[in-house]
Amino acid sequence: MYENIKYEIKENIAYVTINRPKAMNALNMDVLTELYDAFTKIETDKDVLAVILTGEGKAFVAGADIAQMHQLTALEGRQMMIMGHKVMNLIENIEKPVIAAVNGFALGGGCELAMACDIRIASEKAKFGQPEVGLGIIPGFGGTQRLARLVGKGMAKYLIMTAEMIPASEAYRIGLVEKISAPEELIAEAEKVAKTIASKAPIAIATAKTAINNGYDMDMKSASKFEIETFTAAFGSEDKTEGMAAFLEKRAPEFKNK
Ligand code: CO8
Repeated sequence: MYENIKYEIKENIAYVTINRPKAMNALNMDVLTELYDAFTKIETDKDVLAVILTGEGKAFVAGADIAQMHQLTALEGRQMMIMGHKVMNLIENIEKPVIAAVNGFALGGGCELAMACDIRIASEKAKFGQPEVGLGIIPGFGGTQRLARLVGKGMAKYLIMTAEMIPASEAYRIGLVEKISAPEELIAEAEKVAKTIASKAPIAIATAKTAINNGYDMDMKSASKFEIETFTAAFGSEDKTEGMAAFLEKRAPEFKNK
């Protein structure tokens, strides 16, 4: 069905694998379009409780496709950038947890893609960076904004202005990734996290994601109010009744799929 990505669902987990290893999984318009399509399907698929996004081969994603960008006019570049933003925003906002299993290079648009995910688990071999300024551009798939929000303004400026490539250990130290794994255990580690999240109440997971994402960009007073409203949605759910009953009856809860 897709030419540039692999997509499958196993035991309520969707696996999306970017599959252009010869070009280090670089994001061209075709890859972006296929990612957009896959995540649009995931958004409303009741069988999907968590997503693992990874890359085939040596790279997670080594950035936007430089060969393609080289040919584009400013207007065409803008259109590609808008498409990139659409993909990142979709991943960031769908009401399902998305885990980036960063297997190798996550550079430029690849680092930006990982940052649009909810949780990043990196192989010890992974490398991160925003090399755009060396190409005469700046991050254009949300990197100037998401990197600053994840690691702070100073570190984001350091990484973007120096274009330094950092190892997984440094990415972990600065809070760009949440976990590090041995390369051969990366997918198993991501599955462990995905299954843990999938075992919780889906409505609570969706509500928590919405509350954190939206509240983060609000002032504290508005964010508190927003938490009250989102909490109320979870509190009124069948899963709340089931989760609390299961605790009191000393049994495992049986949550409903979304
Ligand atoms: N785009 C296109 N092709 C790429 C890319 C890329 N980003 N990265 C690697 N490739 C290709 C190489 O050209 C090479 O192709 P070929 O075999 O035909 O020569 C193949 O992949 C293998 O790459 P290397 O031989 O270079 O492999 P190495 O192991 O020596 O190096 C690196 C791996 C370090 C990942 C190296 O390939 C590299 O530095 N890649 C470029 C990284 C980069 O600069 N990324 C940022 C791109 S800019 C960006 O992402 C902007 C996002 C916003 C865009 C807005 C839209 C307009």
